[in-house]
Amino acid sequence: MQHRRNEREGLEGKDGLSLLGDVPLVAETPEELLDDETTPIARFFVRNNGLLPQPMTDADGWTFTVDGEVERPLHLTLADLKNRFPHKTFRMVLECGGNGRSFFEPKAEGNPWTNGGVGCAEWTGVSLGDVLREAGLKDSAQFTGHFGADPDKSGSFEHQAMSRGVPIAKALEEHTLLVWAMNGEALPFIHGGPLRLIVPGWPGSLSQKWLKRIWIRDREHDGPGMTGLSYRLPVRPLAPGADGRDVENRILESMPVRSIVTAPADGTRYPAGTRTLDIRGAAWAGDDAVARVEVTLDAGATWVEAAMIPPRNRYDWTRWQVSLPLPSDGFYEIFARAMDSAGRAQPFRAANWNPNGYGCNVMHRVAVTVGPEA
Ligand SMILES: Nc1nc2c(c(=O)[nH]1)N[C@H]1C(S)=C(S)[C@@H](COP(=O)(O)O)O[C@H]1N2
Ligand SMILES: [Mo]
Repeated sequence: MQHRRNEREGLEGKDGLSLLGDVPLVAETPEELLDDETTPIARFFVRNNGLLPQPMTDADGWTFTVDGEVERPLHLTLADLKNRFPHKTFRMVLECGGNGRSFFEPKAEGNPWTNGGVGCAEWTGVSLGDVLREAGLKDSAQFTGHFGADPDKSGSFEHQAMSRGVPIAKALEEHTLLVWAMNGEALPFIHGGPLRLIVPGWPGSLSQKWLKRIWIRDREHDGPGMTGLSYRLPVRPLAPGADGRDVENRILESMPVRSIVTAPADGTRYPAGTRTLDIRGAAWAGDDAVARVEVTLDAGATWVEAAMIPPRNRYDWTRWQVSLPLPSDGFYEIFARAMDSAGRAQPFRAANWNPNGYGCNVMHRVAVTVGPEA
């Protein structure tokens, strides 16, 4: 069964992902398969909004354009990018804007991600800012617009499946990269190879795959994914289930703080007499740093702080671990909550219901049993 899943077009070489959708292809990673410091390509989630583009054999010949509000429009090959700009490698989280959506009550529109629309890989490329400085930004430059080579859901190449953009300041951050390698390998086709953007900390939809063009604009970009309710959150809290179409909203930028328990797996059974529970996980906080991670076995009555491994660079995730004594055999629920540097922690229950289900960062729950079932 598992095997058949992985043979679907685009999921060759993937190991243990759960399929959320076939066309377009969407697959998330069960939390317990995110236990590596660096997420292996085989376990990295996949999210497409349209169909796959034509595969490209001559990667270095891939062309890409920067135009719009620039002094010197650029038409570059991947080889030019590699030869003309300093190379950067950072380990950074990529997370879908809808990660956690399935925990909203009532259900929100869109793919029912649990916590697995996320991974943390080593991305190699050049800073987009270095390329934009070569093009020379005009004073009128306000926003980017991103374009890929993939056709939309109907197979049409006329319309972008997704075309989002960021304010120029985000585009100029050193960590916003044009990427051709992932975990030291040529960027896999399914992850946007030969060339993609990585805009860390913000919704994954900004990290355009099969990147063909960056249009520098004098206003907010208005491609698919920028208008209507797409990637927007209501300014004032909505009653769960309310029609959010006509309320004031703002674009979701930095992703909220989140942690996952990557070991043990939900449903693990330990031998009777086990008196220590070793728990590991990962935490990240969009543009922010993770300030602390705490774990509870009693639904929040008492919390124990986890030890954190410092991130390698900005936008890397923070691995954490803690060993908790167990008073007896029995049934335990583990909840982990991370807090960001501004003091915002994860809630038990989502308070920010919105029709398209963005930004749900409720705590991950993992239940385990020690000894025979009670
Ligand atoms: N060209 C293109 N880029 C895209 C998308 C897409 O549909 N087409 N989907 C975006 C979304 S919504 C996400 S979450 C990430 C997922 O990247 P991955 O498939 O490499 O995990 O790619 C983004 N880049
Ligand atoms: Mo996404």
